Amino acid sequence: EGITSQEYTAVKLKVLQWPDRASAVVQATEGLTVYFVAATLRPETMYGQVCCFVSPTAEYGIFKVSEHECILATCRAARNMSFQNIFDKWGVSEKVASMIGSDVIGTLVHAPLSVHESVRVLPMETVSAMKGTGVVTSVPSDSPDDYATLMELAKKADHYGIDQKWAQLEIVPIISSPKYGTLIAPALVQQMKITSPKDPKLSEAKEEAYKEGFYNGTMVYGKYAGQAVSKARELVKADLIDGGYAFHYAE
Ligand code: A2H
Repeated sequence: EGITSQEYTAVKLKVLQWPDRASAVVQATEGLTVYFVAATLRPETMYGQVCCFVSPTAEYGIFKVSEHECILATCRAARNMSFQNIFDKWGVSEKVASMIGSDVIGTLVHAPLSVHESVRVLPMETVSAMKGTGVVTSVPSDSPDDYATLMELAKKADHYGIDQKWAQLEIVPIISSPKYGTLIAPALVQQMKITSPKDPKLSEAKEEAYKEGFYNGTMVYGKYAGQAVSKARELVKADLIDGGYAFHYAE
């Protein structure tokens, strides 16, 4: 890591309905609005969210940000946030509940700006608890990791203990590129014959998708349709922040 820092957009996905298995969380957060907070480097893709990933084995907490609002993230992220004026008191994060990712699989959340207003929280084994917030919002049109994981979840829904429909929301084109057309990530995953979320070729696919999207991509959905991705990124980020749907988070 060295001295470099990563600037994320922390996107708030409001909980609409907890799954039955999260009864302890429901009790601990009675009367409070809870948001899953996903760290992203690609705010311009938020129109294409189809689900929200957590690591099934990582530990998460729910932390108070104000009298009636809480956020769900890893304790590590909450600690970092406490030094970025995200909580009331500097250096302090007030935890109201603890859980592991698998406790909250199936939660229905609101995905800001997405064509799919409400999406499910699903498991992603490759999510690291040591990066971002440990919560990753899923945009399969533009993220090869997200697409590969979603294919796996739909194929083995029973094994993952999820409803197959939760992993089969329509993948809508958000960005177009001369090289890969409107669905950059699915095109790359197919072309590179990636069949598993643990395929080592995913790191190359991820880099290519990122570069192609940023340097050669044009928005084909939303308010900035027709504009370059490199321009739209900051505009969508500002829209999310102005709407109260996101905040800056760095580490
Ligand atoms: B990105 P960096 Cl469309 N573990 O958001 C694994 N991956 C994580 C993570 C974690 N703890 N926290 C964040 N991420 C993902 C959108 C997206 C992203 C698209 C395309 C590429 C892409 C939708 N998912 O990232 O290693 C998040 O997914 C590829 C670089 O911390 C976040 O942005 O620099 C990105 O990885 C952060 O990666």
